[in-house]
Amino acid sequence: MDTSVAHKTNVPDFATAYYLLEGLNEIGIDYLFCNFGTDHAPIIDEMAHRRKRGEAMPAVVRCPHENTAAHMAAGYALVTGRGQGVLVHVDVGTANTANGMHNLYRSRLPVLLMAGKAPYTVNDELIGSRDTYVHFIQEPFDQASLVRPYLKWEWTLPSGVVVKEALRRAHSIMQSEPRGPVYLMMQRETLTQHWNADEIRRYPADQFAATPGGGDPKLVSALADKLLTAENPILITGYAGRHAHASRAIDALSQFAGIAVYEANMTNNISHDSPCFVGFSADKAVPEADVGLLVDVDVPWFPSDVQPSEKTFWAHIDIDILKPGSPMWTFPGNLRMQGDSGRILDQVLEELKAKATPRFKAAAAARLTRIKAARDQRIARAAKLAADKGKPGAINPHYLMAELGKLLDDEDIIFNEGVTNAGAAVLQILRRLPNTTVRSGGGGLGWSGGMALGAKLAAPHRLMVQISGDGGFYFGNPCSVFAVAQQYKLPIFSIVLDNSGWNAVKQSTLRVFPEGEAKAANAFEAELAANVDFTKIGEAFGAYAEKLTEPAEVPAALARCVKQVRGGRAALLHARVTQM
Ligand SMILES: Cc1ncc(C[n+]2csc(CCOP(=O)(O)OP(=O)(O)O)c2C)c(N)n1
Ligand SMILES: [Mg+2]
Repeated sequence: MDTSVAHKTNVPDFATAYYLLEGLNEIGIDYLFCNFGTDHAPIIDEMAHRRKRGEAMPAVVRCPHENTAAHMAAGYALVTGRGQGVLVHVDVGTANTANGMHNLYRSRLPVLLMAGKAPYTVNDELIGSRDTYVHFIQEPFDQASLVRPYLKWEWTLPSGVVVKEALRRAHSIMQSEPRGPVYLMMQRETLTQHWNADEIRRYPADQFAATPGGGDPKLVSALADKLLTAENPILITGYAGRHAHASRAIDALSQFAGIAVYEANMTNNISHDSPCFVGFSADKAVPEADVGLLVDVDVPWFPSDVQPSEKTFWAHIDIDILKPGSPMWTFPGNLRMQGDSGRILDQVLEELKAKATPRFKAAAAARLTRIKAARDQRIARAAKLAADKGKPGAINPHYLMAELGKLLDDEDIIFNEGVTNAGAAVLQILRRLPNTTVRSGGGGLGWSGGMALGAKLAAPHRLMVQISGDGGFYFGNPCSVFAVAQQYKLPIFSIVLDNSGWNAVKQSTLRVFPEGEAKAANAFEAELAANVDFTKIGEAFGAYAEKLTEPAEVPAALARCVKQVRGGRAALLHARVTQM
């Protein structure tokens, strides 16, 4: 057999990069958040090719820094539930996304991270061979190791013939619960390989979706039995609010069974309208509870502060029951159910309704009255905290947040990266709708600007508010954030709570060494540059910006900024708050 005979066909043939763009479209990727380099020449050329032919492909958002790109994908996924593409430059661009991948992984948000790899041919053997200095020094032995702790899947595309299969596989994994980042690497020689259109198979969406299940009926029944006789049941959640139906299910079950509901170290809020929602720390309630429900939660309490009673019966219901990404995780669960928490709680409620006795109903109603009283007390405490407006140059964040809350619609989203002032924002701005106050499930500072931009892209009619500490603001590469806001007409509202440095660092030193040398010397290594004016950063990119120092000016300054943003221009409010 003569193997040198070319494949004869009338079918058109295209480069792998051409199919890559088509395949991205087929898996529902609307946007590619990009920071380009030499590795992307084949993709850039095929983008122009597809555009010339009038063929669909994801829209490109060019981000000056990868941190913006990664977190824009996070914000978009938060609002739509759909992971998007982030395309970055070989090892160096990947390294710049590591903070973002940490945040996405810990927030269970899907993203398809893609990067080139240095070309593997050196002597011009193939189209795309090495042709510049960086191709010789940008190939580490293990490129994926830069982000591997935060990945659910990774692969280097071995050949263009499987490009759509690889994309479908990446998509199935990033979208399956618990969701998270996947990483695809590609070499230029692979991206320039040509294939006939009929050699590239399609992998339709309806054959590859995985849906999380409900609870095992036996366990559901056992939990209902426990709730039937509970005298002091509590429920603690951290991220159930990412699904509206889970928030509704928590409300319905807690009202029926008289369960006090807490949000601890929240990532996605549940509805705070529920009469059973009592607050943001369950520390006092935990030792006294006889039945406790942990629902979609990472850190329900800090064991250094709170010890649960050994007599408590704990039920743990979570989409991520084992926390396999955490070497240590030992919160109690006498009964554990992995799955869709909304569905499982609906099952528990149904079972409980079938079993409910008049005695249970009377006891639940009595608890509800007590829970409502605790809720009212908490709201009164928050109002008292906000009543103090602070001093010139030291505005009370509670007051500032309470005033901000008055200007927001239910659907607007707060990206709360206030660090030591994050508590003021959650306490003062109760949200009627779930998933409208968001924090990163991770600890990598610098996420709120990018996430606000990505969310704005997904929901242009909603106001996106970024609340950041002054330290966090630097981490977020604000030049890159405001550049994207300007270039892509994505007006967000950024509030910087400036307390002159890293209060969290200072407080942590004081917690470990309450009477240590650092305290004695008042030297906490936490102060940042004094007398800065962040407004200039916003102004450089056409944003409306104000520096706010007077408590009396708070309502008017906030109103001016919100008006600008609702009118289509990004706004930056640099607020000098209570000093650390
Ligand atoms: C990328 C990254 N680097 C360092 C840290 C450690 N860190 C945690 S909080 C904090 C200070 C943040 O300062 P700021 O945003 O001003 O908030 P404040 O503590 O003053 O409330 C730092 C440096 C981190 N979380 N993430
Ligand atoms: Mg600070």
